Amino acid sequence: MWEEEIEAAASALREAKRVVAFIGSGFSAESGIQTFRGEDGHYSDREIATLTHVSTFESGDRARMLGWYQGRRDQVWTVEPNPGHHALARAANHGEYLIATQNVDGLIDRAVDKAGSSPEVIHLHGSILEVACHDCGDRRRDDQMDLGQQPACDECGGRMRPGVVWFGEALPEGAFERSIEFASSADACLVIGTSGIVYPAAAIPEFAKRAGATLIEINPNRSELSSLCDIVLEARSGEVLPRIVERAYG
Ligand code: BV8
Ligand code: ZN
Repeated sequence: MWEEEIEAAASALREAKRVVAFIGSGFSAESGIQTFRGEDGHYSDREIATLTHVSTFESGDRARMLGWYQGRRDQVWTVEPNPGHHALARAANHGEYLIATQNVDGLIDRAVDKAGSSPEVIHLHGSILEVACHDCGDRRRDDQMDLGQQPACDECGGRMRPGVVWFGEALPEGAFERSIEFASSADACLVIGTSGIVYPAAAIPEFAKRAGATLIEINPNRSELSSLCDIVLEARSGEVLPRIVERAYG
């Protein structure tokens, strides 16, 4: 299955000098991490959708929001990168790769460490492995803090939160700009496991397209970006990305 698409995707990667990989929550689905949209996504519970908006933290049910995030933090230490993460990390040994991930789970970073490759990884929506103070901005990686207890900041007594970007908040300084700068001179763009709905992140593949890159999507479902892509594999990334990378680089 997908023989033709795998061959086409592999030769596009093989010929590419610079590859941008735009990643969404579906890339971590096979590690057991829930996606946001789609039938079994977080947002199938409408109430959860409010828990990723900064207004809920500032003037809504903060306890519920922090409890939900702590539950996701607790889970992320217990899961592993899947074959898709490892394949992308290995691929980055064969060219200049920038991985622009919307995911906050740290799984691609673990796979890259294991592969010993050195892609540039841009965390467009931050990281739940980090905690930050909403009031003074103090931020650090912390796997002990229980956000469900609504801890106060050691520095200023302010409100601690997960180190992620919520709706209504700006992306980390320079993250989007660096991603589109690289995408604007990429030869290939992987679009993996994203519904392509959230902006400005979802604009990144458009910059690669404009630069003449070959766009390769891996997603079992159609997304908002499918029509932009040259090669569309309606498949799970953990299943087909290893085959593409193997075919491309041996
Ligand atoms: C900003 C927090 C400005 C982190 C998240 C109207 C029009 C356009 C835009 C807007 C608008 N109104 C408001 C906006 C802006 C808004 C936005 O885009 N809204 C959308 C929804 C309309 N964006 C923002 O607010 C952003 N900030 O614009 O700032 C600004 C500037 C200055 C000062 C102040 C403000 C901030 C966006 C950040 C949102 N943060 N979450 C967290 O908790 O994780 S959103 C959430 O959606 C996650 O971050 C997630 O990463 C992101 C995108 O979702 P996907 O990754 O695509 O995941 P999804 O579940 O949707 O899809 C999964 C896909 O995987 C599916 O297609 C599925 O088929 C596929 N799949 C499943 N299994 C597999 C698979 N694929 C492959 N293999 C598998 N096995
Ligand atoms: Zn503080």
